[in-house]
Amino acid sequence: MTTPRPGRLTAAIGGLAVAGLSVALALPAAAAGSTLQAAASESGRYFGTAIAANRLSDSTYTTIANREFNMITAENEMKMDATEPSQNQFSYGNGDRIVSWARQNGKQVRGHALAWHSQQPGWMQNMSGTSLRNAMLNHVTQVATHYKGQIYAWDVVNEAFADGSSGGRRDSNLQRTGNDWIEAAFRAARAADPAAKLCYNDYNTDNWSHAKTQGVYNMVRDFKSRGVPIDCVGFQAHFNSGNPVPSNYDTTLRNFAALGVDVQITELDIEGSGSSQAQQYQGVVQACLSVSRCTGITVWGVRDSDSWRASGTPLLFDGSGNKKAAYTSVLNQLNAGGTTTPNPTPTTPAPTPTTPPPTGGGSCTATYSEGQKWSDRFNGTVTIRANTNISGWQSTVTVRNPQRIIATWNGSPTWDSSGNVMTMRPSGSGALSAGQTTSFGFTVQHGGNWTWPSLTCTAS
Ligand code: 9MR
Repeated sequence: MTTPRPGRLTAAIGGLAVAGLSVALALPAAAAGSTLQAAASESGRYFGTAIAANRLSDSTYTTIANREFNMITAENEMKMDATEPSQNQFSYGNGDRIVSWARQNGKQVRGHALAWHSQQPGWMQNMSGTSLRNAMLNHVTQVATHYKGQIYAWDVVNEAFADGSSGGRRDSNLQRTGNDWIEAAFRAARAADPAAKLCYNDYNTDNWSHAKTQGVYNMVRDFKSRGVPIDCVGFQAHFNSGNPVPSNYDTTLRNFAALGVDVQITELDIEGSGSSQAQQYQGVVQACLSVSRCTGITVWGVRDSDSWRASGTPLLFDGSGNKKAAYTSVLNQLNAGGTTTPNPTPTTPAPTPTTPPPTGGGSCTATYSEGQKWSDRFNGTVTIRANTNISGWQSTVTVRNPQRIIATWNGSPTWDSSGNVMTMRPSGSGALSAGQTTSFGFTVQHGGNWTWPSLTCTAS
């Protein structure tokens, strides 16, 4: 709570793939986060993981996932084969389990993936032409409608570009329905869930000089120029020795962001071990932090043993759930902060909230103070003051639609069923003597509503 953020960080990361980045910070002093989500939240970003429904009964897994991450992607459970195993018969059991675990624990969800050439159900693999196009659009509409209002961002289309030097589309049954299949999918997703950000997601698009990266860039530029509804680009970021973190990663992210889309690192894993793996992870985090529209990072699993390529030990926790060197380097880099580029300026200046600072009653008082503001979200801090000696406290924070609390730090939150009322309790002992204070913080995605949250404080 008291560790000041360094006023200036000069990248001294010799041998790092993203060497040469010099990051000058102009951020206010803030607490160092002790978890990935808390550290990422300090700059308004999220830190996520892929979750597999069949591991939700493993308490080592859920304990780490709940503590460290605040954005959840279903690793396989929302894919086309999982959600529509027979045509027009939808199956949401495992996807719903992941969403409800995420929401119970105050986390947001990335939806993955609505349309993809791979992991299609058998019935779809055999289709072509107009019937396939219509079946794909129906799938996008049905699944996005089922999860309407619960998804931060959808990977609307996944992996539609070819590897290699062509820079063009990948051949697939969907591509053969016509080059406009991607924009048709985005339009259907927007109609079904207007609140979700809509992303194009792919791999091997990290290196700015690769033809595939350029192909995706040109498509996004074209979509923006023609008003096709696209809000974000996902970079899967599956790295290994044959496909290392490129030295121009920050350039790639910055150039895409300059098209007017958010960028997100969506499936990060880096094969390897020890300090070499740790340095590559640090480089990816640093690249994201250097781009204001890089809104968050998701790793593709919790422990090495949970990974789709477990033998490459590509994640941040070992098979026993211990933090690896890569974890520490990611946490430290998140705490070092970043963002040299200014945050996007809102088209209209952010109005100053007019609601007076609310206070609670009892023998403790909760007071709100404003933190950083961005075009789409703001940070707030609640200071709890003990009016008498107290042995514990809890504080409710109520936000107003369409506001959503998307991250918290320095406390243990629970949520009511509406998602609007968060009850925050101290992570450790809540004992305070008369006159003593403590504080917790959160990020609100405001959706245009800048009203301050209302607060209560109850002492015990
Ligand atoms: O991690 C996923 C693994 O469990 C599945 O067997 C595999 C099937 O295609 O998909 C993996 O996740 C992929 C993701 O959906 C898209 N990008 C590549 C990921 C790794 O293959």
